[in-house]
Amino acid sequence: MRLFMTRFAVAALTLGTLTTFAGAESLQLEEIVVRGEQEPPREESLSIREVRESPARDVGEALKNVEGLTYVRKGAIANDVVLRGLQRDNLNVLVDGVRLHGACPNRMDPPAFHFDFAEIERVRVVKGPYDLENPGSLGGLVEVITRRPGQGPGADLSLTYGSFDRFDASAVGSYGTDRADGLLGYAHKVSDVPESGDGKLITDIYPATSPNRYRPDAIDSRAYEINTGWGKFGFNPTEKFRTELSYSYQDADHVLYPYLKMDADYDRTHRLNWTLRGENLSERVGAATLQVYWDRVDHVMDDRLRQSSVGKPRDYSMLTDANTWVVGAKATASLAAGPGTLKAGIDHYTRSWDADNRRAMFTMAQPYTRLNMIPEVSTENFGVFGEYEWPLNDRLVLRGGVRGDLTRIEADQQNNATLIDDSTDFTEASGNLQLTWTAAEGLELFVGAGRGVRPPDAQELYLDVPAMPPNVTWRGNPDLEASVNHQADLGLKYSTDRFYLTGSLFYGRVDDFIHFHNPTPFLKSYENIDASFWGGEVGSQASLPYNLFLKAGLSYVEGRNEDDERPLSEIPPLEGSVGLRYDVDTWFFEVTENFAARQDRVDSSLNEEETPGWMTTDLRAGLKYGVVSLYAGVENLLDKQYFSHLSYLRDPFASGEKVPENGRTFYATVVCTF
Ligand SMILES: [Cu+2]
Repeated sequence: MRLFMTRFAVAALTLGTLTTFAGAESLQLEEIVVRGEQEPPREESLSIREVRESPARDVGEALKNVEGLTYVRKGAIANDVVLRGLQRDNLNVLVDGVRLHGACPNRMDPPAFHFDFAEIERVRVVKGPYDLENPGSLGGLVEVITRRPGQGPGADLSLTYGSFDRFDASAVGSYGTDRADGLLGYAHKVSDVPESGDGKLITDIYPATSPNRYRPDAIDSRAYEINTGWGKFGFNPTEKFRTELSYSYQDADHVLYPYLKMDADYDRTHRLNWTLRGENLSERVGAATLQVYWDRVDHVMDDRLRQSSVGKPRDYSMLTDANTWVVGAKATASLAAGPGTLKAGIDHYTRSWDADNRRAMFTMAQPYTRLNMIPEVSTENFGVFGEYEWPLNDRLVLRGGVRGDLTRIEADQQNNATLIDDSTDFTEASGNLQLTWTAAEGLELFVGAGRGVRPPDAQELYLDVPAMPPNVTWRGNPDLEASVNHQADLGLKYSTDRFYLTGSLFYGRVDDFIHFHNPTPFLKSYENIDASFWGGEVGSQASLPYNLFLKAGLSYVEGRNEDDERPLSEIPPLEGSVGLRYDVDTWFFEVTENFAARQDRVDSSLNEEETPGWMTTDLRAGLKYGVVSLYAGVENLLDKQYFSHLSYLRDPFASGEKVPENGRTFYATVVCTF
């Protein structure tokens, strides 16, 4: 298997480096040019075309097509983004610069879960600690950029139907003039529980004696139902200024998480964003922006669909009621300064996070006593940054910047991990230096070094889930330090108008990385360790003769717990894909082979298990006729039973079972764009 994959990778690279000469002028070529010439070497993007064509159910899953990105599989939907082995708060996942956090302490609702595909224009990914505009981009930034209304009337309708009665529908209507514009959208998503390659439901993974198994009447219930509505209004008071107000509401109901011991009753999300942007303001001031936003998520989960709820005084044995909100503001300006451009800004946000837990049996005398699982914690952050871009000559660009952050985290309630009004302060500096050299036409080399930081979150500091031995208590660690990543990156990008190839190598050393551990057999908690990460990615898109296009990618990361000299847990294996596409703009056909190597670098102290390698085949075709586009495809053509390495849950809320990937899955999408 491994040899086969190495050969595959070598073949892909060899093919990729062939200089090409033929092929139709097409959207594919346009994309190659955009990726090759317009994106900085440390950035990647995912276009809406790729999202539309793919059968992905959410952004977390769609992003697996970008090298260096993978996801945590928890069920049919709500996949969490992983970048070069880093996940959770080690990354920033933002929508139009808005910081949106999930409410669930088990990350049932990661940030990428809270918006619909139909809202999106593109997704921008910065790998490594090179984003200084936002606090906490220790491992990188995933920024979703939403659609803005065009000129005149516009409409976009999309319908998808697929295996397991999956149905997605969205409608977006817009109207714009020079002065003002507006957009309204609505999306509905629903699906039954998918089956994996062995023909079993992905909810049917627990042994017949497990208390976490689904009740017989719930095992084949709906996997999720999500409704999202949004609006965006823009006004251009003068030629230089634009102001935008947008609002989005999402209601997710009955979302199943076989990965966890509970399922979500609901998730309700509000997102409000206001921006003012000025361009070419004077000779000195290039652009200036002002932004104010608010968002809120309410989430309730319980075990009423599992065997553990049967025979209890209420219809559940455990329930968590959680909510979080963020209020933020940001101001930036770009100034001409000396030979280069200075971009500077200040930002502030406050996040509140509260989770109450009720369990039938924790206190026998008073079942269902409310416990402050996350004791209404507020996180307040204030930051300042400055970045300077200096073109040394027409081939060399030096870019560097610094950022300072003050963070105060304070608990408004008490539990076994903290007292009321207990607070912790963090003062952190981050920064980077990057040099881009255009060595020859189309050939860019990049070298960068950066420092990224992030403080612990409310859960890591103050979580409390008490239990009586032999059950295990889960408790935060109020003494945690902020994690600091020092990373070096090397990148290369070679592009022509028919081909591009990118390659990158990185090494990062994270001091005080926040990690899980078991201080005693009856206590689980978090600790700071020193960890290191190294790896690299290769990506290529090429136009071949006869209207053929080749796309290939390969990603690798290795993580190491330097304190205990063992592999770091939850690190994806070597992964990649090779796709060949025939595309004449009016129709296309594509075959993609996806693969991952065996992951045997696991942390046995957290009961992490090895995952075998796998290989799957996807077919996809598309047809464009006037305003109508039709896409259809089959994923996992050979109905293989396989697992992503990041599909099992280790502590704190370990259910002990891995969630398999979907078996053979058909889908068809119709899109009408006016
Ligand atoms: Cu939850």
